[in-house]
Amino acid sequence: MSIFRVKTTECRVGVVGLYNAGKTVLLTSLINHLQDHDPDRFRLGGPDTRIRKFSTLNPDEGWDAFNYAGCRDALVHGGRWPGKTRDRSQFVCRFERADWTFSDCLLKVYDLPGERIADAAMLGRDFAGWSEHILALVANDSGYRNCCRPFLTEIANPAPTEAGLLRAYKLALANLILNFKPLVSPSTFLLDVKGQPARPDTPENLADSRFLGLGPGAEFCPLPAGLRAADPELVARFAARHAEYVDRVVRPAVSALRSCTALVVLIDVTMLLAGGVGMYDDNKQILHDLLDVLSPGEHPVFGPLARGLSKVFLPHQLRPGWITKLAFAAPKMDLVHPTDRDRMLALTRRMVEKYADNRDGLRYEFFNLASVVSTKVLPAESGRRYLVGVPMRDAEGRKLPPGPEQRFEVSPLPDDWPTDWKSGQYAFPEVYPQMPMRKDYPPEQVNVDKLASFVID
Ligand SMILES: Nc1nc2c(ncn2[C@@H]2O[C@H](COP(=O)(O)OP(=O)(O)OP(=O)(O)O)[C@@H](O)[C@H]2O)c(=O)[nH]1
Ligand SMILES: [Mg+2]
Repeated sequence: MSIFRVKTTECRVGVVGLYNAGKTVLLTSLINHLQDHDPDRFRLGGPDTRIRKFSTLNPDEGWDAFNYAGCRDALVHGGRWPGKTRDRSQFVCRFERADWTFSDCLLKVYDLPGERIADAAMLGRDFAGWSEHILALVANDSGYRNCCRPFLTEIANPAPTEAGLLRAYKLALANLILNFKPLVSPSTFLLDVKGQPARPDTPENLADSRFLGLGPGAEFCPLPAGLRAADPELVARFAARHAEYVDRVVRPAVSALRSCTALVVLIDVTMLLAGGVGMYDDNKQILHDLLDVLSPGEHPVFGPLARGLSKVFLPHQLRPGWITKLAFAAPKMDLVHPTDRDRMLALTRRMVEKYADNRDGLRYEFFNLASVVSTKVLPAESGRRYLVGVPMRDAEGRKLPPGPEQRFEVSPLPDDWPTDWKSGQYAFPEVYPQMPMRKDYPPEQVNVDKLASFVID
């Protein structure tokens, strides 16, 4: 640190969003741009801001290091996107910004598997509270009721067994997965504690091969009030397993996010349009539950004054942290035709603005971004939108090896979310990444720098 930089500003940034939303790719692009900073290609704050003395530090105790080198290497040498995230991880770095005279920056970013945020509603609720929450969601939504029919039948049974209940709830969760409904909790049914994801299969096979909770002998499912009153022993077993699950799986991730100074919420508009109205509704519910638990906004007791004072007087390890900035970002903008990119932003805003607006002491902004631009644009032809890229799948959805660039069509974006739409009605085909081979040459990005300028300040 230079002698003038008498303090350290610590920025803790959590990135959340459904599975496959683009969190890991965003972090990889962001780290690459900070480490090999070129102000002409990545504008952090003002146009002349340079980053100096970038160094990577060890993650905090209890955290695995975010595998930046592996993710970048997969993009460059493998020509593939990084693999899905199997466990939570943290990346820590320190650098100086030319526009910060007296302070250097300690940046900590957090990456989580998207599946885990479906469990956020467990925190702050005991087993009975969580059961009520899940069962109310099922009761009030016909999409859920249809998927959960095996479970609803089982809980209507006067004397159900533990095995029967667990199996019926597994069938219900399998139906949710197969209907693109991501509110699957306990999320270990979708991504187990060892990081193994569920593979596409029949509901019966998924129910046979997957577990609820920490694993065999530690499974639980929600129970309605009547069954809770009728079988206190079963409740005691499930409540103990639920509590252990919360301690081991849910609390560590959510506590880290809670201590962040800024949260990036990725809303993959392309995936929600392609997935259908059920996926939109679930994403909204999951975000609602998560943001309720994280409770972003100015701290009711300490407030902005204490926060300012703590920045001046306390070493960074002792400063209180809470989320005061929320960035809602629509990723994969390069899969949307430029004609529609403003609509992408407007759809993001319409989905979540009310939530952010209802909270005091919160700064929030909306972004549309591309972390690794992997397409080229062709002019729209009689209302049809074409891009050029290396397609990852054929017309039947089968994976293709990397090949030559091709023209492909993407759906136009609506001005507002439709009131109903089916999965497959919109299509934004996946493409292989376009990543420069040179290690110190970060990928082409759009608005990742604007997002970074907002969350790192
Ligand atoms: N074209 C394009 N595709 C992207 C971009 N970012 C992500 N993707 C696509 O989205 C997929 C998922 O990205 P990830 O970053 O792994 O998603 P994630 O949110 O980390 O997902 P989980 O680890 O499952 O929670 C990638 O495999 C790409 O197909 C982008 O900037 N441009
Ligand atoms: Mg990931």
